[in-house]
Formats: sequence, C-alpha cells, structure tokens
Amino acid sequence: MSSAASPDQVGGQTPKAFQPRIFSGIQPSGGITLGNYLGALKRFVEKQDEGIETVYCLVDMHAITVWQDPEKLRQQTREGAAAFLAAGIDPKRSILFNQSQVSAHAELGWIFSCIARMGWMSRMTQWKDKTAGKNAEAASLGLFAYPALMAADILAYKATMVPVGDDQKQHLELTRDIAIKFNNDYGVDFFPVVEPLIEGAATRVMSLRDGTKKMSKSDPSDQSRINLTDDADTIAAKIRKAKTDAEPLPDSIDGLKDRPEAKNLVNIYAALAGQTVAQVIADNAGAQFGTFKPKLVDLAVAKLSPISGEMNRLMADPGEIDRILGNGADRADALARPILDQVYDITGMIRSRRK
Ligand code: AQP
Repeated sequence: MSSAASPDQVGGQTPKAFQPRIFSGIQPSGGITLGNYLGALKRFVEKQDEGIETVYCLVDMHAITVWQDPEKLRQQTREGAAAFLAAGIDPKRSILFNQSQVSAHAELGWIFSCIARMGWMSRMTQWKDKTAGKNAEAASLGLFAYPALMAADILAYKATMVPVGDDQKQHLELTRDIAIKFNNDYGVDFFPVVEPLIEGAATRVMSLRDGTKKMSKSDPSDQSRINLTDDADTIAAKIRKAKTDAEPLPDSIDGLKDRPEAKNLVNIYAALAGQTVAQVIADNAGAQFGTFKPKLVDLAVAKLSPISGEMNRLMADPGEIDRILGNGADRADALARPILDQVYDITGMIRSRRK
C-alpha cells in the first residue's frame, strides 16, 4: 500500500510527539491459541511489565464479522479475558475491556470508513485469504471494512505502538495510512502514525498439521492448534502427532529453510524457552524428532499448565470477569471520549448536547 505522505509527514506540518501508549486486542472468535499467546498475549504482558501505558481489548465487534453464536461469543469473551489475566495482565496496571462496551470504537470506525478507500481494503491479504474459494459477494461488509475498525481501535486512544503477530502487519500499515490521510485531509497533526511491534521468535506460529498455514482459532481441525485451555495430555498428544519431516534437526538456522514444520517446532520451543532460535539449534543439532518432541512437550506443559489452571479458576467466577471488563471499559471510555469529541469538532459535526 502506498501512502500519499511519508510516515513522518503529517498534514504538511512538523509532527508533534505523542505520549507513548500501547494498544492491542484479540478476537474472541474461538479459544485463545498458542499462536495468539506467543505472537501477542505473552508480549502484551512484557510491555505492561516495562511500565508503558497499556490498553488491551477483547475485540468482540471484530469477532461478529463472521457469524458467532451469541452464547458462545459471551463465553469466549470471558475465556479470552481469563487468558489475559492468567497470562499476567494486571487490570490495575493495564486497561482490559471488551470493545463493544466502549462506543468510541464503532463511532471512530465509521469516520475511518469514510477516510479509507475501497481499493486499500480490497488489497488486504486477510480479506483475500478469508474469502478465498468462497463467494466474496456473500461475505459481510464488516469483514471487508474490518481494518477501518481496527484503525479506530488503536487511534481512539492515540496509541503509538501496537504489539501484534506478523499477520497483522498489513493492517497496521493501513492504520498508518488512515492516520496520515485523516491528518492531511483536515490539515491537522492529530493522530500519531503508529509503530507495529512485531518481535520475537514466534511472530507467526504455524499449524501443527501444515507448516505453511498459520495456527488459527478458526481452523476446522483442533489438532492444528494448541489452545490455552488444553490439558497436559492433550498438549502432549498434539505435539506428538504434529507433522514433521524425516530429517534430524540441522546444525544451522539455514538448514531449516524449506522445512516449515521443523522450523515451526523450533520457533515454538525458542519462544516458550525465552531463547533465540540459534541457541535452540545449537543445543539440539542432529536430534531426531523422537527426542526433540518430548522436550517440547515438557516445556509447553511447564509453561502453559499454570495458565490453563488459572484460567479455570477465573472462569468459575464469570461475574468477577464481567466486573473487571466493566471497570476497564470505564477507564478506556474516559481516554477515548475526549479524543472522539475532538474528531467530531475537526470533521465539522455539531456537538451541542455536550455539557
Ligand atoms: N499463528 C499466529 N502466530 C503469531 N501470532 C498470531 N496471532 C494470531 N495468530 C497468530 C496474533 O494474535 C493477535 C490476535 O489475533 P486475532 O484474534 O485478532 O485474529 P487473527 O490474527 O485472525 O487470529 P486467529 O487465531 O487466526 O483468529 P481467526 O481464526 O478468528 O481469524 C494478533 O496480534 C495476531 O497477529
């Protein structure tokens, strides 16, 4: 996607400094996967612990871009919140809420639908992937416009940094383009041009059944993913059955080229162990999968079991989860509402009801 302005130019003016603030979210469109955990959630916790202001969201309005059973959506949203909390998000230090409770997202999403261009949206690979082999005419308008709502999620808080997995890179480029176009169209220096934070060994965790496909909540095969709610036996069985090739592990990172399944298991190991891929390769060069997989099982169970145990404990009290989400929504609303009021002023909307 090309931008009319360079990322540093805003409305032809010198860009101002924006307060560092992190925003990110996860769709409650299914259970949280190991991909969501390593690519996003684990890093949300690290950012919180670095002391940056962090705003995190279960994006339930994104989830309904494909049909969701209402009762399951409520359950999955609570389960997603439990995953955030169990992984280490502290609702006192981070703002944690579900998107639909803060109407600024939908309101700014509409304004950005009027800023973004159809051509930008139709070039999004996620749109193409999600409609591939299907009748795109029958997809929801919301699925097409999804990136405008995502830009609103981020910019409603003037967030400056967004930790995400690699698959969201293009949507973040579009968020930057929307911010730049808004600033240019209205001759203001209002929205920051956000920085994607795509870091670590597991920015794209792949399916356990096919190393060329992303691990995804909505994959029809549960064997393709590890869910944060899986117990130790299930994790062990899924890793034991994970697709691999017949070669032992190589002695250099280059040796993982053209071996997507091997590369995926090594990356998962590195991310869970907090090691570099080079370290994992150095420690396991020449190992057969019959040796490496049990090590990965032990590591995955050690890292994930405390999270699933804590999730189970939290899920026993859904009222408490709803209370945390409600408090977070109040705090999120207090940040977003003044920003949205300024957007209405900038765009020429009369706001005479405002006290
Ligand atoms: N496989 C992955 N590896 C690394 N990061 C991933 N993320 C998702 N899958 C992987 C990151 O998790 C965050 C939340 O993603 P999302 O829930 O908003 O939507 P998604 O990217 O479309 O995730 P799924 O699991 O594939 O959901 P469905 O199946 O509903 O489309 C994002 O930061 C994402 O990059």
